Amino acid sequence: MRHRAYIRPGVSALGTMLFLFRLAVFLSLWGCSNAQGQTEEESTEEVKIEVLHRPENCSKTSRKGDLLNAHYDGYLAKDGSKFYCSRTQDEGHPKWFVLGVGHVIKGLDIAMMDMCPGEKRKVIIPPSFAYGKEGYAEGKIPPNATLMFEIELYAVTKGPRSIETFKEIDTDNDKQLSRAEIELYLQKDFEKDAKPRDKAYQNAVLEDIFKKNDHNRDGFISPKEYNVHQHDEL
Ligand SMILES: [Ca+2]
Ligand SMILES: [Ca+2]
Repeated sequence: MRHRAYIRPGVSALGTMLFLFRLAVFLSLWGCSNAQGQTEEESTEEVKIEVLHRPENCSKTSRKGDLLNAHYDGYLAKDGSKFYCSRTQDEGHPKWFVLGVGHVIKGLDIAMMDMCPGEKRKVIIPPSFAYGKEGYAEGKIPPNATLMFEIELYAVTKGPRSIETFKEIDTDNDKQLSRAEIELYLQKDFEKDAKPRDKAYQNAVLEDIFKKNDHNRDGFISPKEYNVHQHDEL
């Protein structure tokens, strides 16, 4: 079984690291399975959210697929010991990740929904939404551990799987993403970075995207296959 870190390694410096991060987000988004492919264990447990501070001006809140920038500290609920602190990693830079797609443990994906920039929360996450029976990191998080996180959210931006991005890729506006459209988008995306990628690499990425996303194998990626927000109108 694949373990998820509290957050996957991300940006620690500009330049190359930023490129690698963007690529990682991009690829993991394209690779992520859609909702129907995930089976969730029944659980009566729930994530408890306490809002510590909510800015008065809170017009834009976080949704699935948004790119978030946040600091958070993790504690074991049973004794309050701290097992993680984003402020002591990567020279203290807040973490970037995409909300609701499994970049972080499920409990954090739930706990950080509808949050606005500047908001602070304290959340309690039961083991079924964290590391479960197995625990994590050689006992650093013991089996069946309930976790507590203190979260401070800095920024909410549209993620790569937003409806806006779908429209941007769909240049002929037929609500289907063709190979040519995605190829063009990839090319533009790679050109933004300092390191150009060769054609073979681009083709490999393209193949991978279709393998993982074109579920009905019709050679196009539909909005549903792209997994855009259900409530967004195309
Ligand atoms: Ca199209
Ligand atoms: Ca398709």
